[in-house]
Amino acid sequence: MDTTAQADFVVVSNRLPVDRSGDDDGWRRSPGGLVAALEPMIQSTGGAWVGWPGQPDIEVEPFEFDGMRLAPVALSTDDVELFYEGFSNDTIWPLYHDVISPPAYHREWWDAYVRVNERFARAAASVAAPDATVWVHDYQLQLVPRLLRELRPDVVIGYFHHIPFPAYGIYAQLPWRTQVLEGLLGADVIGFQRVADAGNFARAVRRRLGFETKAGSIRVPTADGGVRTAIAKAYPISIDAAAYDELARRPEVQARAREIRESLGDPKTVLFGVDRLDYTKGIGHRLKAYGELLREHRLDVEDVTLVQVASPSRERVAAYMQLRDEIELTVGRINGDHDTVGHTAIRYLHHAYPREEMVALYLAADVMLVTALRDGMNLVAKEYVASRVDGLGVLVLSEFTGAADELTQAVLVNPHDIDGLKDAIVTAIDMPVAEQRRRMRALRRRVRDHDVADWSRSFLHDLTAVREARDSDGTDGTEDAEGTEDTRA
Ligand code: GDG
Repeated sequence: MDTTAQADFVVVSNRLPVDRSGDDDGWRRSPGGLVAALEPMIQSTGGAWVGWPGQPDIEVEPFEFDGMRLAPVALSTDDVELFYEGFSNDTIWPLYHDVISPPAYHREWWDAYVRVNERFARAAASVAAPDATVWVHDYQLQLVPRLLRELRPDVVIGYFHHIPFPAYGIYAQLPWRTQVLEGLLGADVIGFQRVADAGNFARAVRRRLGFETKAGSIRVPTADGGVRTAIAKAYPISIDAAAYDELARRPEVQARAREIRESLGDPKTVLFGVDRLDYTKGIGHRLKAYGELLREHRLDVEDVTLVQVASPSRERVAAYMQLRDEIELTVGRINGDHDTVGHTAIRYLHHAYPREEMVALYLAADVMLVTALRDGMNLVAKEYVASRVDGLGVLVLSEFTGAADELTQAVLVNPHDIDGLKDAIVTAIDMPVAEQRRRMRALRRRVRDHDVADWSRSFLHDLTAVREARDSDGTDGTEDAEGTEDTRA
């Protein structure tokens, strides 16, 4: 494979879909549905993936991995600190998750964000063939669509936003709110997790830029006095449901699930939570509700155990260090108050596990607790459902996840309402088997019918439609401003 040739299909994301494996200096595929969903398309079109290889201060030449061309973008230690840990994870992440944690605004972080976005845009521009399709991912790269359009007006550009887009009253805090909107509007199709996110974005565009929007179409004035249409729409992401189903049917995974229950002392009920250790996930609210249920003797450690996997995340960002201390203090207190020699209230695991082990844990869990305070989608909820090949188990799901729009047969909760959350946990524990089956059947159908392949197909279908419309009118997709009707919503 010629790793320097140009590609008709290009994915751009902060991270390349590979990690440097520990010992042998080789590359290992990163786990995750995004890679699984996009890989076939990249392989079949001879496409390329542009992203950071994950280690600062190294220059890596383009290389081939499993039939994909990978084009590394280098980040220095400073870039990682200012662009990634700073602006991406300490400004945009908390702001877009409804300021659960206060966002920090620093002009030098913004400068680094611009600089690194320019680097990604240049890398994408140089790898894209004439008239290529480029799909940009997520909040670290919101300026890339516009920068890329300036460099390469011939390419069709999609952007997918994996996290929420906040209401205007919150978004408006961002000192660079205009530039970020203009950056995103460089894309032809701007995808969001929920209808509400797409609506928030369109409202921000109307309020800030005064552009006309109607039913997800935004009329964007162009530099030459014309106008072009950008689409802002919901494409709820999903998982490779068949892969979870297949893993969950493996005898060794089912045996491991039984072993997990035994090693917990065979409690009547296993509750389970698995999250990146992030303040958006509502782990503290979950622990508070559970602790109160134990204190009030509505639950008993002889009967119930909570397994909480908190996988390490963003460990150099101060808010995450503080969160870890808070969670671990709470876990220690609850266990100290309620453990017996033979039984533990919470089995807390600050590790990441292989996917097989995750599926075994999903199978071992009678009740899955997803209590995020705000979450773009929450794939864990979908993975739990896809793994329950036995048709049993109860999903307790926060209303503030994107997944709640689809998984309406879950026990939906407002995690801020601790009494309501406690009642929901007890309802889930006591749910009759027939009702579990009825709900799980509907949940499984939804996740199976809308898997990650379906998600990428529908996004790429809309991008292809943009390409065809451009080809058929023989223009670059813009039209004269005078010929347009007023569609201000
Ligand atoms: C962002 C948005 C949106 C976690 N611990 C382990 C492990 N995981 C896996 C889960 C799941 C993934 O990580 C987490 O995905 P989520 O969707 O739950 O959350 P974020 O990481 O915040 O993802 C989110 C998503 O992007 C996609 O658009 O849904 O809203 O915030 O797949 O299983 N996997 C393994 N071991 C672990 O210990 N193997």
